[in-house]
Amino acid sequence: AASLGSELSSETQNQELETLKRHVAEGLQRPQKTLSSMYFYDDEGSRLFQQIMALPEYYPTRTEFQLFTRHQAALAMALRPTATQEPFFLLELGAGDGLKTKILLRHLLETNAAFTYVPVDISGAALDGLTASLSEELPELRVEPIVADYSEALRLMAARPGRKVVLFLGSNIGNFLPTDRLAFLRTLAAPLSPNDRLLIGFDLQKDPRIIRAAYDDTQGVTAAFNLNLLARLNRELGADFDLAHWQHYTDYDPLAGTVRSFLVSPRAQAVHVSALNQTFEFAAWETIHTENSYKFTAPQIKVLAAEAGLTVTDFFTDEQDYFADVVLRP
Ligand code: AVI
Repeated sequence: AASLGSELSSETQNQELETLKRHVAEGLQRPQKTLSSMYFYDDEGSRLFQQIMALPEYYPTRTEFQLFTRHQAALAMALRPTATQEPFFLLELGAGDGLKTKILLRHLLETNAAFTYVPVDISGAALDGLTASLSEELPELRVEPIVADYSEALRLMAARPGRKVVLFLGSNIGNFLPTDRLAFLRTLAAPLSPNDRLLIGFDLQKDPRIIRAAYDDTQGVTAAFNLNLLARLNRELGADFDLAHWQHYTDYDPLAGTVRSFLVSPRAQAVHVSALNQTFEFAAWETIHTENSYKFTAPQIKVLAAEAGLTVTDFFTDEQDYFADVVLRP
């Protein structure tokens, strides 16, 4: 199968480095310092996230997996609204290891759906692993991986004729701020034709203690994941964050439905970032806000869909109502 540029060009890499530098410079000079969770996912971060997904406390992946297993036939039907054999692209944004998606892929193959799977991920290593496992487990599957960020991949795909089904699983949508979330959904919706579909995973509001534990696991994998952001800045921007003097902190606010994660500086310290030729001062117990992870209610999801100009056609949940996979059409 032809590949849509499975390696990033050096020009793209340069642009990405410039964007990272700009974001870090902006984020670390705010009164509340911030670094975007988007930068968690270098190859090391993606590897740590795979470990998170297997943690006993991290229920979303396991739950969505169960949901996919339970509803695979209905899900596959909802994604193929016309009884025609019209071939389609199954585009997955943030494919990772594709563990959940394989349930759906297998089902679609068994029911003779004509489709090409297009996994998109910013981590080349994650996609290489996925493609290798797919060619072993599902050799008949047509796969066209794209190493790119979401907007780049959407732009590439919008230019290709054919029906599209876009998967955005794992509650990745929860990592957007509300205004960005709506803008992103509108961007997703804009190029869609009436027979195209979106399948989006939403983590639902539940016992706050269960949510909080999922982001502060006892093995410290989530802490390592958060801290890797600083290690990445050390690697890529020549920063000198001393990881021994940073802590992971997270909390769930049931009013806002948000998990907020921070990196805490337990003492006053200065950090130099070579690539920016800048030094940043941190007071004792000052924090860097690194991530939001929103949890939703069913009514909120319906309002969000309507605001983005989308209609909910199906709303699947697991047995405990922990997680929802929602099918939308333009
Ligand atoms: C990728 N995203 C949906 C994860 C989440 O649950 O918000 C990222 C994560 N952060 C800490 N643990 C997992």
